[in-house]
Amino acid sequence: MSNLNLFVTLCAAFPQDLDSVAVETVDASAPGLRYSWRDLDRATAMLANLLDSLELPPQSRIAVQVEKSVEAMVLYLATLRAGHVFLPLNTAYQRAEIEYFIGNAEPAVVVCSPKNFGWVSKIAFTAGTRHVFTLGDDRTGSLLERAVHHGDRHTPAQKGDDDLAAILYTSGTTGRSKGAMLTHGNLRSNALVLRDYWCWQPDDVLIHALPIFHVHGLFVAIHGALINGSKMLWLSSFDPKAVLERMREATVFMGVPTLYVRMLAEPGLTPQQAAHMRLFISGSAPLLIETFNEWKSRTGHTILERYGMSETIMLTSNPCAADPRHSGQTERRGGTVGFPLPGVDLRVMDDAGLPVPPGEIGGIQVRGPNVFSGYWRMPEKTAEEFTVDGFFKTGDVGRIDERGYVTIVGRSKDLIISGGYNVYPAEIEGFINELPGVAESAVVGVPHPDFGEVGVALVIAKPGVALDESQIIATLKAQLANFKIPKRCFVVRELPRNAMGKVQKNLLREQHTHLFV
Ligand code: MCA
Ligand code: AMP
Repeated sequence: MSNLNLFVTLCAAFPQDLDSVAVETVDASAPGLRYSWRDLDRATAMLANLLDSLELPPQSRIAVQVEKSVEAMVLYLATLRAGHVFLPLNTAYQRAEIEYFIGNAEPAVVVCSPKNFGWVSKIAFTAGTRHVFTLGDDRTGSLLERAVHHGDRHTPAQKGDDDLAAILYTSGTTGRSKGAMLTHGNLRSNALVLRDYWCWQPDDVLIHALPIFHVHGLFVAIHGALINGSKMLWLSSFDPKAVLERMREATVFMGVPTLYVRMLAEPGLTPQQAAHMRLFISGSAPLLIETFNEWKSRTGHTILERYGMSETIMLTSNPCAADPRHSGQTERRGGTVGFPLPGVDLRVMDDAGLPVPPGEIGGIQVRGPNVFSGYWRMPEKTAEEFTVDGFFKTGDVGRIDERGYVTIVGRSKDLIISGGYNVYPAEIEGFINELPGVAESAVVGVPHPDFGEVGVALVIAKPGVALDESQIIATLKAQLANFKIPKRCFVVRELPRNAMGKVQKNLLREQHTHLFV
């Protein structure tokens, strides 16, 4: 029986010369470190052997909240290799958020930054986790100290397509976050499709500047490079100047729109600087047509915009080359997210569950080998999000034009996308409503020049209470990831409501639409 472990597929794509460079770090304050393909193989083997030695139950969750580093990527690959389930957590998450994720996922192993060991280990041990390791972004911590005592050869765990590989938590429009369960088959099929659709070349070099705790940086970028045996230039955090400098030796860049906006602010962005590049890819949030056009005129390159979700990985993409399924069209159309990827069934439906005519707007539903197997321990929620014929309801609203291009025009889910991160107003409102003196609140997204969209909170005080904006923000900062904090908070006497008494968020958005732009 062939082994369908994703690690095996990735490993099979390593180049013949295992001593060539697989990853080179780009750090303004230190000389770059180089990791060969052999290093990746040996380091993942040592970590996988360490995980094996813990004699964990099959499909154990390995929850990881650490700063971005090559070793953190190696830990992800080692988790696949050992056959466990990777659970990445945004480093911005605070105590209450981590407590929920660990309580819900019941990981067998938790890996955290050395500086957070005190509070994270307390949460983990209380939740029944037996093993807590640390991993710093400078190759320090107990994880690597333990791993060096293990052998550097390891036979990858036998896996099938339906076996779980990762759980990604996505916030919910109501209630708490849901863990999207992705299988080896989901991840492999999507990586293979993207390798072909984005025309990866033998000599491609990827600039990796995204965080590695979400789909974009962890799966799309890392799998993309590894499954093509391509070198990565690895930035621990996004730095527009460093990206520009390295464009002369790279060919592919992936970013959320905020990264493109920030690079456009650099005078050094010129056609000459970008001449060596082959492909600029954008996603995770809508790319403004102004950004798309300005990038073209400043660099000569047309950004390729694509669309995806944690539950589905990538769904659609503008073409990289002629797409034979769409009369050989090659145009990357600004404002659209392109065509459904090969293997992805995508349809646009009305509220009654019927397909809308071409060009008309409706809810986007998808089906395919990339679509997740459900929400962790939430069978009812999972059932609600799928149609009887097996399509996943994305919550995005869009249309397909006569040429086959998909455009996202909005969302039926109450969601703010800020700098590529998702913020669910219901979650923030829940926290604000718990604050002393607060009667009610509403959080809405408004346009922002840097982050695309940011949250603004409108808060009603209980009778006789004087609330203070800065105090509310400061209290939230101690409880929630920083990107979720509303950028402004207004104390108001009332909120606009419709006849049913529901808060009219569209009116609030209109009222505050020019707060930042
Ligand atoms: C940082 N801040 C933010 C955000 N990031 N505020 C709103 N939205 C954000 N995204 C705030 C912090 O709270 C802080 O505020 C101040 O900015 C500085 O924080 P810092 O961490 O230094 O910011 P930064 O380093 O400049 O980060 C901005 C960033 C980052 C580089 C744009 O947010 C980022 O890497 N975004 C990419 C997200 C991503 O990878 N998304 C993919 C999801 P204060 O000073 O007040 O505390 S995957 C996905 O969506 C799907 C599947 C898909 O299709 O890909
Ligand atoms: P996440 O929950 O982090 O997986 O975010 C998924 C959501 O990001 C999707 O449902 C879309 O609303 C949004 N998204 C991703 N890519 C794009 C894009 N290119 N344009 C508009 N929205 C996008």
